[in-house]
Amino acid sequence: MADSEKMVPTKVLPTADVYPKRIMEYIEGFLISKTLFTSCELGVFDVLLGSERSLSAEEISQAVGASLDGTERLLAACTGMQILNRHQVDGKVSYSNTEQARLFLTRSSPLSLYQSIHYHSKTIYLCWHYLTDAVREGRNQYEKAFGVSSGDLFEAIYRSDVEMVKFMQLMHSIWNICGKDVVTAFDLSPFKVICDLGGCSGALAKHCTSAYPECTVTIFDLPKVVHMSKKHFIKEDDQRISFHEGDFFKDSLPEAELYILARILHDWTDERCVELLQRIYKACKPGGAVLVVEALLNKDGSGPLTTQLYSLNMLVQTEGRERTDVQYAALLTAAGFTNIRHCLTGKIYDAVLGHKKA
Ligand code: SAM
Ligand code: ASE
Repeated sequence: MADSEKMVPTKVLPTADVYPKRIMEYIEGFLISKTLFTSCELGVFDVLLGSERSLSAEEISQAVGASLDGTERLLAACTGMQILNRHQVDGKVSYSNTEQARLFLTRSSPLSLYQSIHYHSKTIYLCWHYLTDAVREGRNQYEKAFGVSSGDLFEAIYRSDVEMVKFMQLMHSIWNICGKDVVTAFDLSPFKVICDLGGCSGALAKHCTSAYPECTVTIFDLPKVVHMSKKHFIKEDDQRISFHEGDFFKDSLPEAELYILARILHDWTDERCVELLQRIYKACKPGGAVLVVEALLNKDGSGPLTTQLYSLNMLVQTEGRERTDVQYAALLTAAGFTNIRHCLTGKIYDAVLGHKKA
């Protein structure tokens, strides 16, 4: 009998009904996240992208500067997770990127989620260490996780220049995969003068100018963020995009026909949201509108799971929460907006549009 035949199991146990498959998956969920984070951080997918052929574990371990044994186990797990392909020719094993890995996990891809993965690994994962405290206390955990005061939310998030750029890269990267969907969820072509409040890196501003050839967009954000955006994200050559430095809770807002609030309201309490929306209503041209871009919870809060988890993340990281379309409509109504509609995009972020009477 050949050796390989001896290894064939003679008896396969039927899966017992009592095996708690889902709970086992949940217990181990973070092992999957960490395997992905580490593979990205070591540059496994970038090394494979740079090679014309599939590579052995030894070649990959040398290229990323890691132990052979550790790399072999990491690559095996990546094949189990179906983000790497495993090839075997004449007993020699090699690995290559799957299409998904090439598109989303390599640093240089236009659809890269590398920066999002990096922030999840280096910041969100550490904050979530204190999830139990966050739930008990009902507040964010910057003091415990990073030793910074959480008195001013964005001073905590932007606790150093490096952290500011990392947060901006996180914000930027998701719009690679769903920016177009949120700016085209409604026909925004009637609005020529657009102001993106808390516009950050300018990723959504770019999607607006691409989708609507007649509009101009002002990116409104804190002075330091505007500085970083000019330095790292927006090249000066775009005639239709401009910047405005300010504090949207304190300073006067530029007049516009449409205000975009993407992932702003979920950072703040209902009271602060209404305060901000009232300021927008006052500055808005009659006949203008506000576009709220957020991940919407189902009306009864029953899902989607990702949004429910994001709401926990807002507890750990901000002063806000994720909300339902009805809850956003209530905030918009309290500030004076009417004719409020929402659109689910089928991806993570959705859109809510409210109008100011002409
Ligand atoms: N809209 C962007 C997006 O969806 O990718 C960024 C969302 S980020 C969660 C919140 C943004 O609001 C950051 O760019 C932050 O700098 C900005 N921001 C926070 N407080 C602000 C304030 N008081 N005035 C102006 N911008 C503020
Ligand atoms: C914020 C958005 C995010 C503030 C902090 C944040 C995100 C992560 N940290 O406005 C993006 C959404 N992702 C999650 C996991 O919530």
